[in-house]
Amino acid sequence: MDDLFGALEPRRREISPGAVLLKGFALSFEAALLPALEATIAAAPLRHMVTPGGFTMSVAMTNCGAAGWVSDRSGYRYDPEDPLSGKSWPVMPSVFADLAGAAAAEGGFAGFVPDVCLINRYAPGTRLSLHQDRDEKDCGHPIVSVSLGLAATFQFGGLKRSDAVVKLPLSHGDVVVWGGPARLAYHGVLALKDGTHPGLGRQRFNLTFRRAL
Ligand code: MD3
Ligand code: FE
Repeated sequence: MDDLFGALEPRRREISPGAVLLKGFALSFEAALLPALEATIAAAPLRHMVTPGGFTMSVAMTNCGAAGWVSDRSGYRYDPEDPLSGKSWPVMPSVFADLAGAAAAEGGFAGFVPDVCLINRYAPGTRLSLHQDRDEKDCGHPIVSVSLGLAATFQFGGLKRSDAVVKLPLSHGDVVVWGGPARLAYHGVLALKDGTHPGLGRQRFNLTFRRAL
C-alpha cells in the first residue's frame, strides 16, 4: 500500500515544465523557521503597499535580505531600504536561506542563493490577482515559494494573461520551485477561505525567495 500511495502522491511533483511542487518540504525546518519569521516581522512590520494605480493591496507584505520588493505610486522596485524605517531590511535568517537552497536543489537548481525574501501575509478574504514577477534583474534564476498556515488555492497560467489557468491547493509546509519556462508564467491566489491553522491561526504566510539584484 505504501508504494501505491507513494506512486499516486509523490513528494516531488512537476506541475508544469520548470515548476516543481515539493509537498511538505518546509515541515522539517518549521521549528527554526517560525521563530525566524516572527523576528523578521518584528523588525520590519507587515504593511499594505499601494500599487502605482493607487489601489491598496489586500496582501500585507514585508521583506528581508539585501533588498526588498516595494510598491508605491511611483512604481514597483527592489529597494535596499525599508521605506517605513529608512533602514536596511532585516538580514535573511540562515534557516530561510538554507531552506531555499535545499528546495531549489531538489527542484533542479543547485547553487541557488537568494538575496531577497518577500513575505506575504493573507488574512481571510485576501487575494492576489494574476500577475507576472518580472522586477528581478535575471529571470534565469528560479523563485522558491514556501506556504505556511492556512491552505490557499493558487492559480497558475501561461505566458499571456489570457492563457488558461490551473488551480493548485497549497498547504502548510508546501514548497514550489518556479524556474525555466515557468518563471515568467502568470499566477495568483484566490481569496483565502476562513479557518484556523493550529500553529499560525487565521492567516497564511507565503515566503518567496528570489535573486533580485
Ligand atoms: C510562479 N506570491 O509574491 S507563491 C508573489 O502565495 C506571489 O503569496 C504568491 O505571487 C503567494 O509574487 C504565490 C507562488 C509563486 C511565486 C512566484 C512565482 C509562483 C510563481 C513566480 C513565477 C511563477
Ligand atoms: Fe508572484
